[in-house]
Amino acid sequence: MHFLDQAKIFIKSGDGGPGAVSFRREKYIEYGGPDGGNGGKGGDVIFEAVAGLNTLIDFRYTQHFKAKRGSPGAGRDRTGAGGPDLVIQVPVGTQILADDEERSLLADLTKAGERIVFLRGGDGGRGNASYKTSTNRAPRQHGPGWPGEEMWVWLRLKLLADAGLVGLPNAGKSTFINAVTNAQAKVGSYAFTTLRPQLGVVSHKGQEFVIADIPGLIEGAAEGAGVGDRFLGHIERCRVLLHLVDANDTDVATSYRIVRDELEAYGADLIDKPVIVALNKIDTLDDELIAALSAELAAASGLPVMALSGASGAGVDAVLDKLLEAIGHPEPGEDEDEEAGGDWSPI
Ligand SMILES: Nc1nc2c(ncn2[C@@H]2O[C@H](COP(=O)(O)OP(=O)(O)OP(=O)(O)O)[C@@H](O)[C@H]2O)c(=O)[nH]1
Ligand SMILES: [Mg+2]
Repeated sequence: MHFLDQAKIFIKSGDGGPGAVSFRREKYIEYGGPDGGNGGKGGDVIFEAVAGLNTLIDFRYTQHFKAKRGSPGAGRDRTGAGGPDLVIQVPVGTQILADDEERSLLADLTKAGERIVFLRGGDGGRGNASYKTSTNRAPRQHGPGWPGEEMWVWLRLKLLADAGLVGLPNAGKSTFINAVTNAQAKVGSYAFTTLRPQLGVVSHKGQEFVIADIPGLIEGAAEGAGVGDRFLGHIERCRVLLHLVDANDTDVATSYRIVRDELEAYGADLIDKPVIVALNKIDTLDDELIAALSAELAAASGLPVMALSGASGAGVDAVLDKLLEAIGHPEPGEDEDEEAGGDWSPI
């Protein structure tokens, strides 16, 4: 499903630094004993879940993560410095999976601030001082340092859409999501260009939210007409719907009502969700017609109507403002999933 964001990355913890071979050399002290210090420990690879990240998109560009090695030990019993840990920040809800057939779950980061030491850095090698015994007082032995661990893993994040796009086929839903997100939805001048839901992340005024583009609804979708209405499950958890109506439709009020009827027939309280009604494709109209059609839609919906064009960009920012306002922003740590009580997953 397109509701999954995932990325494959290579991680490696730091090798331990080698132990030192050294002998004490001081004036008046002959045969100073061994004083080679141990090597430092290599850096760990740590995953940290942070609030405010929404996707794994950054991992498509950076795929290799290696922690630094420990420093070598030194004379006068000095232990080498440890390699700094490498902290990889991921969105809350990220799962770490093995790169094998089963994709077995290795770790699950569910809370902001949660940290997992995933790969431990190698221990430092022993310096020659630590090999001294009663029978071997001048050992030249030393440890090379233990290697770090390395592996490929999959990061996987289940995305939940904050906003859902609804409308008849050809209303311009995919064109809109392409205009405002990183999604590359297929656009076509025929009905049902979109057959599967797709998500995109909107970045607007320093905030991010996830929007879902779904197939168009037609009359009778609840009974299976068109591609049916199963995919509406993907927007059950959205906080707001954006209902796009094509200004070129014969009767915008009817277009509006057909979709509302299908939302109602589907159930799951979709009909009661906050909705922003918008007249789309206004680049094809003059101001007078925009005003007239907006008034018709407002009368049909009983709601204020916004006007936009996904193609030209007119009115798009204002619609994003409204969506952001409707979505609001949960306090950090607020767990919507628990609140909703269900374990419905879009996957
Ligand atoms: N003039 C104009 N044309 C648009 C606009 N938005 C979309 N279109 C055109 O309308 C047609 C349908 O656009 P899509 O974005 O595929 O519509 P959709 O709602 O995703 O359609 P389905 O996936 O079939 O439900 C395409 O030919 C687009 O080029 C717009 O703002 N202005
Ligand atoms: Mg589409």
